[in-house]
Amino acid sequence: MELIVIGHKNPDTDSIISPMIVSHYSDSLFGRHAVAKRAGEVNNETKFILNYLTDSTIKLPDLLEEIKEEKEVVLVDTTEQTQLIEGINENNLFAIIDHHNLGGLKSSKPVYARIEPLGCTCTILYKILKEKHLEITQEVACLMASAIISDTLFLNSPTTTDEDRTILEELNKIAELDLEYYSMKMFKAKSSLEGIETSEIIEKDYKFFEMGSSKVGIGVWETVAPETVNEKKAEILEALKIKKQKDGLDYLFFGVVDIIKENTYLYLVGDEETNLAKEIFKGSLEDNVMFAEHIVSRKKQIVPQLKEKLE
Ligand SMILES: [Mn+2]
Repeated sequence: MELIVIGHKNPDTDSIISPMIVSHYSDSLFGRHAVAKRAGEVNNETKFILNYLTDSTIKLPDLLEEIKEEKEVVLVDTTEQTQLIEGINENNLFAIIDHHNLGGLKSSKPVYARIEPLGCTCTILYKILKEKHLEITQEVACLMASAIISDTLFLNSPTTTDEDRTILEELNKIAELDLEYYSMKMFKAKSSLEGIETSEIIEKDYKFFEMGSSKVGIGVWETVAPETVNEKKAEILEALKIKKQKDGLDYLFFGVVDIIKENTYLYLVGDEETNLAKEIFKGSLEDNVMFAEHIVSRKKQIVPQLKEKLE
């Protein structure tokens, strides 16, 4: 039976690169071949990375929107049922490698599972490769370093651990990237609005959660130039209103994350969101946008706080 490796929907760099790495080493990891897949379109940051590593032999995975035939699944970078493509279920789960909270997945058979509270799935993958004495090539090192830089906002996100720091350093001994320069190029690419409609800005890095009985959507846009998004404020609020209604959400949040100054502009589309945000983030509010200081991580600074209130 075919074994696939896949991350979450609206994939970020980690959710594209981790499947590439796992599939590259799958013979050594699982004793069988595994094919990398992606659960959505790649963002401009990931495109930049893959273009930058031009002689890359590890290719961008094909899109997979639904599992129709029998397959087994190595799931990376999430265990949240609401973030999986159609067809991943308790019967076809083969392995999990993740660095998020347990999202309530079940399995009918025993699975390989490696979950650690680190900054990036690729940090865990590095540890696994080391434990198995597998060779890390320059290409692999570049890819994994890129994912760590992306997920930890170049070690600045509060999700960053000492292991992420050490492992990025180890990887860069092989990758030999100018990390300051390279990460800035990555973040500029991530910030680019080229070819992106306003409605897409809120969906590019969007995750859906069930918290208690509430349906909650949280989109973020990480950028080095928040003003380029904030100047579309009216359009964005309008797009949020439409999405909230269309998806039947109880709460919809959208944050423009300033990667450089490490703040978030939190867009609050209705009274429900505004009241919750006032209780939790206590930032200054101006025309439906709250300025939340020192908030940059959905995973650590937004999701748990909302869950605590709503569950
Ligand atoms: Mn990740």
